[in-house]
Amino acid sequence: MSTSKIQGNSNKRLRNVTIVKPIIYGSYAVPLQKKLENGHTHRWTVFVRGVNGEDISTYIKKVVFRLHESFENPNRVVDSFPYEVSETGWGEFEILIKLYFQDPSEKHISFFHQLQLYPKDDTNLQGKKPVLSDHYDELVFHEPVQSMHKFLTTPSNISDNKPEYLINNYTEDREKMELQQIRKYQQKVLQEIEEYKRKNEILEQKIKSMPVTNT
Ligand code: SLL
Repeated sequence: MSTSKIQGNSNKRLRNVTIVKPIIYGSYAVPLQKKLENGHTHRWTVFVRGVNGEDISTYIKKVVFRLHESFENPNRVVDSFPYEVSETGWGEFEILIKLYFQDPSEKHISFFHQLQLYPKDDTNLQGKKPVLSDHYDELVFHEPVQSMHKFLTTPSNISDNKPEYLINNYTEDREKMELQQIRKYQQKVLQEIEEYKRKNEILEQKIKSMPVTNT
């Protein structure tokens, strides 16, 4: 698709240029020591950040987090770094996240994040451990206009204020869990390979025992 008819330098699309911006979005939740009078049981934060905690406001203008309607002003607009909202609450729900870019010609994008307050494996349910649920994703800007390209290539500062979930030392647990998961899948794949080998052998036997016919 050509947009070369568009006049003016800053609106010109840069042919054959693709810029990828890795981001992490998600939430972390900490159980409160004591249930609040309003029934709230957790303190949580939903966030969008760069992979290294860098200031992504070089190309992101604002982030809108749409919370459950039981919250006051459920549409939370965050127009400066860090892009996050902290609240207390009692329940899990889907949060709609909308990213707006510095260049107005770049359409905003929307996606959902499921707020997680409780660990997935029940054994931890009584524990006071924070629950992190985050996702890696990549924003792909294909042939961006010149002005957006400038925003995308502006060097960003790495923030000194590390978010709480990066300071808390529970990444080790997480790594262990991920490793377990990988081993489980490896096991499954090996089992499937064995199963196919077995089926293959049976088929080969059948073929061998078939009468040979001359055509
Ligand atoms: C559930 N479908 O039933 C979900 C809804 C709503 C959570 C969860 C705080 C509200 C307030 C809150 O945690 N809402 O401000 O009191 O689990």
